[in-house]
Amino acid sequence: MKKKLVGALMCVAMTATMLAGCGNSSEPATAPAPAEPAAPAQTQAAAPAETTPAEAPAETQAAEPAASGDVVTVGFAQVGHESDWRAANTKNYQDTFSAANGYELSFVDCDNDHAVQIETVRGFIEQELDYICIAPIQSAGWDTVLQEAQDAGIPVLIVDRAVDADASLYTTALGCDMVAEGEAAGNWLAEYLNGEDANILVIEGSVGASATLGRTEGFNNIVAQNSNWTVLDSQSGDFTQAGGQEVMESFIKSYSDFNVVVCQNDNEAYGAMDAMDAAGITYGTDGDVIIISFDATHDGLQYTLDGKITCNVECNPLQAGFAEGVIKKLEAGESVDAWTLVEDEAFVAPGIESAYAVTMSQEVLDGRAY
Ligand code: GZL
Ligand code: ZN
Repeated sequence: MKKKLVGALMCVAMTATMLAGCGNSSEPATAPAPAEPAAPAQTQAAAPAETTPAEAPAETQAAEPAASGDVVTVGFAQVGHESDWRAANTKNYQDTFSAANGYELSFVDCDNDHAVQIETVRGFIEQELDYICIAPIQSAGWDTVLQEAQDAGIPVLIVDRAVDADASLYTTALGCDMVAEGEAAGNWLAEYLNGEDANILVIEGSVGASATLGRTEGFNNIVAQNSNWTVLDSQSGDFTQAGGQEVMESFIKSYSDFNVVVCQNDNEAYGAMDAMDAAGITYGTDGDVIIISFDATHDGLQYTLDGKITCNVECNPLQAGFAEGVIKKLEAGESVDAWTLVEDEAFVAPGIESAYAVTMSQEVLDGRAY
């Protein structure tokens, strides 16, 4: 495989931050993105899905082969296949880094196993691929192999989730602001409860994943602002439907006075709903329990439109266009941003007006790109 000169030419604008929001292409925004959590929906111009980032980069950047005209080899060490979100993310990478677009994609589903993911990246290094994309299963344990990739002169893109490693060890990172997502959920809940008490159960995502750590941190930031809120328990459902059901069943055995269940992704919410159905516990806008979910996948938003999930915080899985934008710049010897924020928004059930979320309608659902 031709070694990339770009490794040596690689210069990263370490300071700039690019806000790649709905509808933006992968070109850097003019102003650095705000570091603070996402502002309420009004200023995020919560437009219908046709402005979601996915369509812009993939379609507008599809046809041209890489600058050099050669096939660009890209390794992608993917988390696994634990959720609908992940399936949409995987398909987006496979559609974007296609042979027709001038790429040879080495895709590996690491099945939620950190050790497998580390060895997968080592394999990409041995194959001397041109670029390596990693969606890290967990944040910890990346320094050594990232150093190996850097020593081999292979640019690494950390995508979707974050690593707990010095930013000098990889070329760029892109994804969502998980802390902001957690805070968006909390801010909406405070607005919706309007001073009422909350006894909260949390079904967390996979242990050690930045999505889990960020959403938990962000939500707890808002819990801390509400003295009449209590988090009764918080356990990992591993971002799967089975995990969500299992944890909810155990919660139901232990707690009877909860009125809020936070599920850190839609698949866990489906499992939690199954468990509450079996126990005769009602939820949603006509029920006793408020369900907050994350991901805003198509099925998750259908449940939100149906009033079963009351609030659903988006995490846009269609991010491959931003990864491709970075690779095209590196191919052209241009500098790239150290971080690209993929913007999110939140959605709430019909009949709810909110400063922090878009009210669901059939039109919003029909306009979604995933
Ligand atoms: C979030 C992503 C999370 C999703 C889950 O960016 O890493 O992983 O929220 C998925 O559905 O398992
Ligand atoms: Zn997100």
